[in-house]
Amino acid sequence: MGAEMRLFLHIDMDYFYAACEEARHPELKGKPLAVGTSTVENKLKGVVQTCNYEARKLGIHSAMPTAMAFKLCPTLNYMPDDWEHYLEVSRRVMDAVKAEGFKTEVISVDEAVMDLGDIEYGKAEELGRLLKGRINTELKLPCTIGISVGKSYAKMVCDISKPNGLGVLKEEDVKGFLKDKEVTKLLGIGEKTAERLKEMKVTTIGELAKANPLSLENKFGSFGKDMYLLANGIDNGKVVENAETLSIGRERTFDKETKDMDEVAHMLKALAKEVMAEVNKQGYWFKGVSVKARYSDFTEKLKNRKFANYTDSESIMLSSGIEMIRPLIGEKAVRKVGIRVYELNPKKGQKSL
Ligand code: DCP
Ligand code: MG
Ligand code: MG
Repeated sequence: MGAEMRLFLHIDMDYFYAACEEARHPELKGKPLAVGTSTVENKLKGVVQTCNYEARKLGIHSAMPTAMAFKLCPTLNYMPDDWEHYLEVSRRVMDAVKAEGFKTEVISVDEAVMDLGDIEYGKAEELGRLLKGRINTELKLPCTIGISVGKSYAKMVCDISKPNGLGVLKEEDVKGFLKDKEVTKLLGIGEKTAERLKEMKVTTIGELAKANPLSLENKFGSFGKDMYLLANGIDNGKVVENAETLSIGRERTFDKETKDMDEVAHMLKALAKEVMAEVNKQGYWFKGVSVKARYSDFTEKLKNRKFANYTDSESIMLSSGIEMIRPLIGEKAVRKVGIRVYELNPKKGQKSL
């Protein structure tokens, strides 16, 4: 591996929304399942957001009208979209990814990439296997990981390793891997660009790699140069940490389950202090606070609130946390509570807000 070579690890959750449903309704596993935009009563009205691989075998896919999906599989299990839950699961996935301690960019609700630096292939693969295992045991979710010498190659190898896979694409294999693929498989090249490349008799990435770089630059500007380099195995994409999708939270299990609000408030106070210490250490303002209660039957309730302005006040965090959690306490015994701030904004380099 060259001196300046870095490895990137891309992770994408498998059939994410539907996998979140399988995780909390294990009885749905192994049977075709779709998550869609409409209620159960109106399930023929909306579209499929995603479906598990049992349903995909029958031809069902994201963005397909639900009515069509039921035509393909009359016994299809259907769950309505519960994005608040998926967002919370997503946060836990991203926390697990970030806990590895590398620079991480969250790309979407179920996707992230991290910059592993000049680590060896074997080490990177081991890290991928451990992360996969942890997400699988702790969150009951399958995922796929791709590792390669560039940000977009890592994503591409992740895509072809689905589902439940771990793919490594080494530097010496990148060009061969890219060669016969259509240009649209390259990050950033959509149908329109593909049409314009066709005018230059370029349809595969291999052909793009051999095209004249100057003509590409004339036609597409600096993007022309980037795509030429990408096609030639040079990926200069950087991992950009995104503060706004970051969140900082702490949660803790009680020694003994409780229905007592005073005890909960006491715990929340300690957790808020820890969260604030971390927020200060990292130097953020925050705009949102969320709380969570997990009950003895392992169900959970969440509440969140967004303020009009950024703040760095521990007492605001705590008072809104207590206010939000109060109605969640009393009926069922609570095992665990948590508090989290989100919509973070770095203080560094900012004078006022
Ligand atoms: N999603 C959606 N509508 C779409 C596509 C996706 O609502 N047209 C949502 C549901 C998906 C989630 O985004 O679960 C993540 O999208 P992915 O493209 O990563 O697809 P999946 O995770 O569902 O499946 P895969 O295993 O192919 O990654
Ligand atoms: Mg996915
Ligand atoms: Mg995705």
